[in-house]
Parts: sequence; structure tokens; C-alpha cells
Amino acid sequence: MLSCSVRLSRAESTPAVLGRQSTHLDILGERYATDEITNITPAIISKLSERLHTQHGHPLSTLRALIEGHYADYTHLSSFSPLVTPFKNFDELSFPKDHPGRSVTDSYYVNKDLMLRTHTSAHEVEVFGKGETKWLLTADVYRRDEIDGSHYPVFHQMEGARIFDATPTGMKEVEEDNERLSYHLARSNIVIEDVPHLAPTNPNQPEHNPLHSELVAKNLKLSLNALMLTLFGTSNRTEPLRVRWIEAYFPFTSPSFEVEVFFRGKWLEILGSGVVRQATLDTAKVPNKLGWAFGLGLERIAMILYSIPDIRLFWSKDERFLSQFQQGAITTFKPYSKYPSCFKDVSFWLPQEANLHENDFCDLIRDVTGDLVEDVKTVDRFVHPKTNRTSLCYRINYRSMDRSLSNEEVNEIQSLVVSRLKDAFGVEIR
Ligand code: FA5
Ligand code: MG
Repeated sequence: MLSCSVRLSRAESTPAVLGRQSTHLDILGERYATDEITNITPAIISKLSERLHTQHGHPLSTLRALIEGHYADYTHLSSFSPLVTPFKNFDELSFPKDHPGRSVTDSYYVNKDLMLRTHTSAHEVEVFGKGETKWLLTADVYRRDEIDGSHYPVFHQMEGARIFDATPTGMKEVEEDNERLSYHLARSNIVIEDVPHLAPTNPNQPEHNPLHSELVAKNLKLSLNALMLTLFGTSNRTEPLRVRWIEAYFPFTSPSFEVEVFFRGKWLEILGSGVVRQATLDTAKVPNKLGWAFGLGLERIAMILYSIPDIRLFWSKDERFLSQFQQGAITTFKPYSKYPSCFKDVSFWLPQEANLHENDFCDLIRDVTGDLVEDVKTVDRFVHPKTNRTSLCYRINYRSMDRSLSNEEVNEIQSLVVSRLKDAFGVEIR
């Protein structure tokens, strides 16, 4: 998240976010009624049918196949619709009613009963409910988010899960698997920083025997460390890969963890995971089991593996990008050129008492400019002490990945941005 954000309440945000009056939307061949919370944009609708993870030769498809190969004896799923109910995306996974992820500033809604899944965990109950005990599910997910080189409103996740019998025999199976994996990992050249499997800040669930929970959390970590080894272990880097486990929080797991990988001088978060909340398995009507789940970001991993510097490139139709990749092969991306940046600032006053969330601003930018903006930064924000009006200044970095942009062209796009901003939010340009 950018630092200077102001959250819109549902009521005041909606007309501005939507900015259009249509009573229905056509999505993936079906017609849906809109309502006062509809905020899905044409730019997003155009992405729904792409399914990059299934496009033969695309880096995301190769990465999916690589991970499926690592988990060869798991059930592999990848054909679930991105349209889900908020119940499935949130309630079934124990999200509290006031969780920020539910808000229209963070998620895309078709209407109040239908949204675009924000994570692959949305399908956990469904898949566990089918009786699957070891499975992987790959899908496109959607979030209203900031604009920079590692965030995109559409990205791809892979959910993995494994559940065991909550019996001495089941736990013996975990122990044996842990031994096998520890042996395998002892020979790797990855530097892994760990955190305790359980901690007061990352607790065991009351339903679980802490010894069982500990074994399962350890199995999760070993399983994912072995995946890291498969993915990164063979690359001919001079420095060993640095991976770290950190404590995390998710409403649907406890204990919970994230994994970060050191990439281009920064820690890049690649996945979230944890011991599955018993409520999830109860809802799925799976008795007497416990286990783990993870959700990893395919783009983030592909950026590291292929040295792809900007997340927008995954959507490129440019032959200079696509022709560099073949299905099944991990190759180092050769940038065809780095075109110059063009920075444009926009400063404005919001109407009295009104607010603007940076995700609303970023979504407007995506809708008007497509992929021509590399990042957006808040450079200034203050509230006038007398009028109580908020002043905001954003710096937009225009840079195409495929060609040079002329200053004239950027000025034209920038004026479109400004006029949309005036129409949608009633701002006064400074
Ligand atoms: C989740 O989405 C959880 N559902 C993960 C999970 C699954 C936890 C199962 C526990 C059990 P998170 O919001 O952190 O967690 O996203 C998971 C990963 O998706 C991140 O680590 C990151 O790699 C990727 N990701 C998140 N937001 C973006 C984005 N805007 N662009 C690209 N990748 C992203
Ligand atoms: Mg996260």
C-alpha cells in the first residue's frame, strides 16, 4: 500500500469509482445486473478470458507445469471461474465482517452478490469438500492495488494443500515425510532463515494437539523449501539463494507464514501459507483431518526465475517478449530495450469532506492508460486547516515496455487522466 491513503466509505466511493450508468455488464458470455457497488472496469473485463497460465509457451504456463511436476502425485486443477460470491471468497474462510479486503477499494465487484476472486483460497472449501487430500489449483486472481513493478490488478496464484488423518497413523505419515524431506534438503545450496513453527504470536488452534500442529507446520515448510530447491536450486547463480520464513496472519490459517526471497537487492514476498483452520474443513464436511495450505504468486516467482524486471511484461503481446520463451524451458529474459520515463504530476483539491483512496486513483490510471504507467507515487497530501479540503499530489511515471512515448502523446493521455479525475471525483486541479 502507498503510505498516504484515505479510505472512502462504501457510500461515497461508489458513483465515483463506477463513473458509468450501465444497468448490466457482459462478462464471459453472461449478462449481470450492476448495482451501487459495481466497480469492475473494462480494462479488467478484457483480462478475464486470457488465462495466461494455460497459454502454451508463456512463462506462467511453464512455471505452473514445473510446480505441478514437483507435486506430481497431487490432483491438478485449473478451470475454476473467476466469478465467485463474497461468501465463498471471504465468509467460508472465516474473514471477519469488517476485513478491509472486502471493501470496494480493495476488491472488484460485479454487484453485491458477485465478485472477482481475490485469491485461490476461495476454492478451498469446494475442493476439500470433493474429498481431495493433496491438490494444486492454479487461477487468475484480481485485486485493486497500487501501481509498481511487482503489483498488477490481475495476477496468478497457485493454491496447494495437503491434509492428513488426525490419528496416530496419520501423524506417523507426517513424521516419515518430514524425515525424507529433511534428508533431501540437507544437500541444498539455499540459505533458509526460519521462525518457530508455533509461537504465542502465531498460535496453535484450540482444536489441535500442539504436537500435531507442529508436525504439520514443519511438513508445510519442508515441502515448500523442497519446492524452492526444485525452482531455484539449479540456477547457475554465484550467490546461494536467500529464502526467509516470517510469521504472518490469515483468517483461515493458524499458525501462518509468508516466504520471501532476496531478489534485486530487496526481499520479495512470494507466498502465504499455514495450518488450515479447522472451521474450513468443518465447512467442507471433512471430519478427523488436519493439514496445511499455501498460496503462491506465480508472477513473483517467474520474475525471479526468468529475470523479468516488470510485472506488466507478462501481458505483453510483443513478439520480442513472447518469442523468447518456449514451453518447459526456463531462460533468462533479455530486455529488448529500456525506454525513457516521462514523469507527470497531478495536484488537486478534493471536494469538501470527500476522500480518495489511492486504489481508486490507480484503477482510474489503469483504465485510462492501459499498461503505459510503470508506477504511481503519492508525493504530497495535506488538509487545508481552514477549508478542511484535502490536497493530493500524485507522480505518474509513464514508460512503455515496447516503444518510446513522445511527450505530446503523454500530455494527451495525462489530460484524459485529469478529465476522468474531474468527472469521477469532482476534484479541482491546482
Ligand atoms: C493470499 O492470497 C492467501 N490466500 C495465501 C494463503 C493461501 C495463505 C493458503 C494461507 C493458506 P497474499 O495476499 O499474501 O495471501 O498473496 C499471496 C501471494 O500472491 C503473495 O505472496 C504474492 O506473491 C502474490 N501477490 C499478492 N498481491 C499481488 C499483486 N498485486 N501482484 C502480483 N502478485 C501478488
Ligand atoms: Mg501477503
